[in-house]
Amino acid sequence: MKAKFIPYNRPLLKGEELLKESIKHYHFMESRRTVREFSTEPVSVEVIENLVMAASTAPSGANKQPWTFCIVINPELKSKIRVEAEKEEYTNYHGRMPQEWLDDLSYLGTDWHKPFLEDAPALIIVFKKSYDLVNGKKKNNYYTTESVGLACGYLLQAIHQCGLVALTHTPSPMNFLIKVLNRPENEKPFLLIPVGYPATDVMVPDIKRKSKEEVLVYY
Ligand code: IYR
Repeated sequence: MKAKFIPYNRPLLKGEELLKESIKHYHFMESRRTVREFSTEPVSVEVIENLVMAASTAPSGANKQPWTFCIVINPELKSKIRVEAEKEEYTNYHGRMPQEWLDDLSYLGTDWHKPFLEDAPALIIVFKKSYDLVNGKKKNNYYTTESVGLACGYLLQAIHQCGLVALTHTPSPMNFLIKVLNRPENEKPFLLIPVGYPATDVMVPDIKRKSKEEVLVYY
């Protein structure tokens, strides 16, 4: 059945005002950086919930919203996740990742140690639902990877907007998260995003984003 349609009312910007807003937003997004060292300073659960609910406004195939956001603040559970993630990462950095991959990463200085999994006050673990389970029956979802990717993008932007920092972490393989968090069979781990304040005097690698010429093509 067709949905009820309602008016869409948002302020329309024009000319100078529109240009100014687009520049302001670009510069704001340009100031976002992935941070790998977190302060242990807590962030309220209410704030984390608002960040997640902002992420959950992302567009999705047939508006199925095929995601679950697990928020982990319990220190024992964070430690458990760190132990499991470091087991996988140790194997990754000691033979599972091919040399080319290790070479591509070496300038970032990452290794198998993942202290941020305990330091960050909250871990948001995003699960992708390739189908829904409604009264035990499978209901299809669509474009789930695109949808959950968009929701994660929204989450990172919301975190940045609030002056907090995040890391898009992919301990791979991530299947241990299904067990640790006791997720149902229709959910697959997608990204693990620690959120919090940056560690005092945190440093980030001096890397540059691609230029207009490299990423933009006119037709
Ligand atoms: N998952 C590993 C390795 C890693 C892979 C990529 I691609 C990165 O951009 C960064 C790290 C880790 O978290 O260390």
